[in-house]
Amino acid sequence: RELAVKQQAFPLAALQQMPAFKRTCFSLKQALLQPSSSGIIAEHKRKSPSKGYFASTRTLEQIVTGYAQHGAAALSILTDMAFFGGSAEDLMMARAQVSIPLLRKDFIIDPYQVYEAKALGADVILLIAECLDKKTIQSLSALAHELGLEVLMEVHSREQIDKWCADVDLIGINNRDLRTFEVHLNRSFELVPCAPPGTPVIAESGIHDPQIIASLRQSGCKGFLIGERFMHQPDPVEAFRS
Ligand code: IGP
Repeated sequence: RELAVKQQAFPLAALQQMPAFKRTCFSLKQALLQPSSSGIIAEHKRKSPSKGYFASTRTLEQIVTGYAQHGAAALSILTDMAFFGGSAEDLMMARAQVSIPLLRKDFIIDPYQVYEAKALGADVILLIAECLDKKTIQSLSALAHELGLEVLMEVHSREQIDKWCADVDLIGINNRDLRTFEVHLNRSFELVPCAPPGTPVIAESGIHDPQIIASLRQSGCKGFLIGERFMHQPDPVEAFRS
């Protein structure tokens, strides 16, 4: 929390003056419920704690434009600097390029970051159940809705689904254990039946092959969050297309 407060680049009033603060957000939930949706949420990240820097030869602008042109349902933009090399500018640049839902991917723990997400042009915020208690999830989600943002709550266990509240729009099942970085795709298959009805589920992490997407879809997942599979190729857009 202290970290979040220290990182405040602008006073709240300045955030509220930023052009994106007044825009009407795109709905990720609606996008994923379209029968024609690819369901793919393509992620932009510059590095990861387990893999280090990705050696992409493309700029963020080229990557996000390419993903959108080739059918991504939405994009996930890492803004965390310490672990993923992202920044507020990354989200703003992505917003300037595409007209599909954008998820602000970060460790959100403080209301300031929710205001900031809106001001930078996000449509959806990520709340990680492992990092937050139920009351905080409730209050951050309520604030997100007040600002017109949607909420994706990320879980890694059955118990964490109990932190769901009415303002949570989407459930993300992270196949990667944030403590050990181990990936078990089974996590999505196991937990998708436990999601509250009416809350679309997104399978996250370790998705490397189209057949897995087909079986995840069959088991009820509506979205597929994919980062590494594309970002670790020299041309992430080419990787996305194939
Ligand atoms: C993407 P992958 O294995 O395709 O690169 O995973 C995404 O799920 C992952 O980056 C992620 C993440 C997170 C990153 C899932 N939850 C929380 C940071 C914080």
